[in-house]
Amino acid sequence: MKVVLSEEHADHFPTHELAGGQWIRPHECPERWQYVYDELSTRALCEFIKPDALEMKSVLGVHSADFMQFLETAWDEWVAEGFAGEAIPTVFPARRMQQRVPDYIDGKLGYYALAIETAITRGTWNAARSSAACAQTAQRFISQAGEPAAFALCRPPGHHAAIDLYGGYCFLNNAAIAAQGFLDEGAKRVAILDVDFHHGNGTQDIFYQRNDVLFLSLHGDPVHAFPHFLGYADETGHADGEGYNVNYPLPPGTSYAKWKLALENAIEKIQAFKPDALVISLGVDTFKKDPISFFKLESADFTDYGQLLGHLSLPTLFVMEGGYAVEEIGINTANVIQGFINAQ
Ligand code: Q9C
Ligand code: ZN
Repeated sequence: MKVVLSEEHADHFPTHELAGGQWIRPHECPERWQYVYDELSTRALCEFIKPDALEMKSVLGVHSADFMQFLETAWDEWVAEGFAGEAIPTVFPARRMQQRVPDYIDGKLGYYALAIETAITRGTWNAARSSAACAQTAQRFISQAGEPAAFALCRPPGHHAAIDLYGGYCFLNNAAIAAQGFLDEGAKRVAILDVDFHHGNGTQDIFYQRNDVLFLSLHGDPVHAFPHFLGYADETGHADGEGYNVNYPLPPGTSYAKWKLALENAIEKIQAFKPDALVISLGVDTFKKDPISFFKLESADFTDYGQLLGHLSLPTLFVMEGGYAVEEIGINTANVIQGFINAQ
């Protein structure tokens, strides 16, 4: 399988995340990429390719132009104020306050952020663009070169990034950009299946009113899990998009057996939709040893569900999302790819 990856992911390496009232080194760290690359190399399953330059058309099909402008200049505006640390918001447009973009960078950060664990640094915008470029190049291997499947080793991840919001370690929604790319290049329908532990609130937000993209997400119930304010089962889409958004919130301690029942239900819905392409938001933070999650998948379970995905026999793009049990992230990710290949 073709794997698209960029060394420029390493330009984003924030050193501060506020968690449990303490400053920690972010869970979303450059070693995650290295472990996945190393494991895929070891197994000789893949051919590695660098991305082409990011073309903005499909990006602007899913994100607002003002949000792109903000991400491009945020670090420079922060530095221009003389701030010494990483750019982290402190104030938000909460209930009954104005939803207007302020001029001052502190206010802009709060306007465009959905959470504060995600610091912006000097290399963040470059890394975010390289990550989206990986998804876009991998998408084109499928839609233009006729590859049956591809894997975008994206870092930073993307599925929390909404039309005009960053956070949850995400800046550009790589999976959404790829789905839009399939549509821009002739696909009529695309399904996005999000198997990351966290709800893909950004992807849901982007496609909520559209019927050309079916979005399905299996995730920790937002009552207990980040992002807390989206991901309930009664969010089914709006206007043209009614019926094209499917959430499977699952409780703490969810086993693979229970998780697989939700996956099988999602797979039936994908088959009924008859998509021209399938995008998998592949987070492996469903693993039992993940430090910030509460599902109980074992490493072998990733191979098992990779096989189920392979049996769909759809053009399939895997896009890397989360996974924070760093030493096992490569094994679990490669297991999904191996299971998928085995089923072909
Ligand atoms: N105290 C992805 O997996 N922090 N993002 C949770 C825990 C945010 C995860 C707070 C987790 C974001 C792509
Ligand atoms: Zn996650």
